[in-house]
Parts: sequence; structure tokens; C-alpha cells
Amino acid sequence: MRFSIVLSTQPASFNAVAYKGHIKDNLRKIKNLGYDGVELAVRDPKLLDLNELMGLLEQVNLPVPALGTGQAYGEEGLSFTNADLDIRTRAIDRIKTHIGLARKLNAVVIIGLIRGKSQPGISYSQSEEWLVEAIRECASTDAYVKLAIEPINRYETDLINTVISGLNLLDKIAKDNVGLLLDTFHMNIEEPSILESIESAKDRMFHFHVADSNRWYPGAGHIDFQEVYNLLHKINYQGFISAEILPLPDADTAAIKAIETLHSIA
Ligand code: LER
Ligand code: MN
Repeated sequence: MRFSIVLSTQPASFNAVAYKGHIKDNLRKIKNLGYDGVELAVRDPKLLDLNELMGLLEQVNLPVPALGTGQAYGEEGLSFTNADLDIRTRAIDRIKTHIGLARKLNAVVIIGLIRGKSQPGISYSQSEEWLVEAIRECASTDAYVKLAIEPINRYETDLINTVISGLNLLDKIAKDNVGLLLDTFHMNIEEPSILESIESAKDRMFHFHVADSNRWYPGAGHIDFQEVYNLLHKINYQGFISAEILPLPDADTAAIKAIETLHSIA
């Protein structure tokens, strides 16, 4: 199994990211700590110097399993379910630029908070329809790039909180290049059984996030990562396990402890 950690390419308000900015230094650090890959959180691919980024990734020899996109919502308010057509259109355009970058990096594109939240006066079924249409349109731009919808806990959004609602959405989207990203932090809040939820999604899982119950590094809370790992191994999960964790007590300690725990259970 291969392990990665999230690096935000720019400063951002989303806090469950150990490393932010200073791409060159942080890529070296991540490599030296023993991670096999780096997940990049990118607000807008147009703001990146692509040649420089590709060069740095090549130098450290780290693949990029996934691209996070949530900052386009967190920092700019773009979303697939905003009542304003212009904002929905800009959200779709932005994810299409992420898809272009993902094609070059061979990465999965994460559909997390870019889905937004239901808006006052807009029914759930309308939000869901916009969501299905937007993801279908994005998925149609490049059949080789995988999109991973992440069930996210109720305190961050009311749209797609559980694995079963994610699987139902996949049925409605009906595209082979759209699957799920499961995150132990969200599952610990929303799922009756983390293991049964993983089992139910095993054929549709494109990516996997780990953080403990308190969103600290694995080992700092009460999730049993050994049984999670054993199940991922048993179902022959081929993707990366990616640490999306709070930088606590500080970023380096969090990243070191996370990889220690992950290596100890593998
Ligand atoms: C992103 O991967 C995530 O897990 C969400 O909590 C973003 O807010
Ligand atoms: Mn996550």
C-alpha cells in the first residue's frame, strides 16, 4: 500500500492540511519522511507555474495520487449547487481546469466541498440535479481522468454525508470515471460502521483519506487503523492512503507521527 500526505500549493483557510505553501521545501520534507506520494490541494491550477511544479515533482520523484479542489469553494465560494448560474458555471469551468492538470499528473480529481451546500429556497432535489449534471459534464471532458466524490460530514455540508448517499449519487451520474473518496474522519461521524461502509464501496473507491477521530494524525484518536488497513488490503484496494490531518501539535510532528502509524500497521 502506498501512503501520501496533503500539501496545499498555496496558503488556505482549510485547516486539516499539514503542509501549506513553500512547495519545494515541503516536497523534500515529505519525501524524506518516507511518503510515497503527495496529494496536492490546488485552488486554481492557472495560478501554478506548471513547468516548475512538474520539475520539482520529478526531482523528488513523488507521484501525485489526487488533486484537492475544495479551496475553490472555501476561498472563492464557487460551487456546483449555488443558486446563481454564473457561480455554478465558474465552478464547472474550474474543475475542468483541475481535470486538465490531473491528466498531466495522472491524478484523481477530488469532488469535495466544491459541491457546496443547499441554498435557502432551493429544494434538495434541485441541488442534487445540479450536482449530477455538473459532475456528469466534468466527467465527460476526459474519460481518462477519474473524479472521486467525497462523502463529507454534516457539519460541513448537507449534501452527500454518507457512503450510501455517495453510492446512490454515482448510480444517478452513471459514469465509469466517477467514484468515491472515503475519509475516516467523516466516516467516524456519519457511518454506523466504518468497515461495513468501506466494504460497500469497495468496487467504487478511487482514493482514501485518513485522519483520526479528532482529525489529528492516525494514532492520536480512537479509530482502529489496523482493522481499516487490513480491510483495504483484503479488498485489494490499489489506490493511495492519504493523510489529511491537522498540523497539530505542529505540522512536522503530525506528518512524522502519521507515517509512523501507517508504516506500523502495514
Ligand atoms: C476534504 O478532503 C475534506 O475532507 C473536507 O473536510 C473538506 O472540508
Ligand atoms: Mn477528506
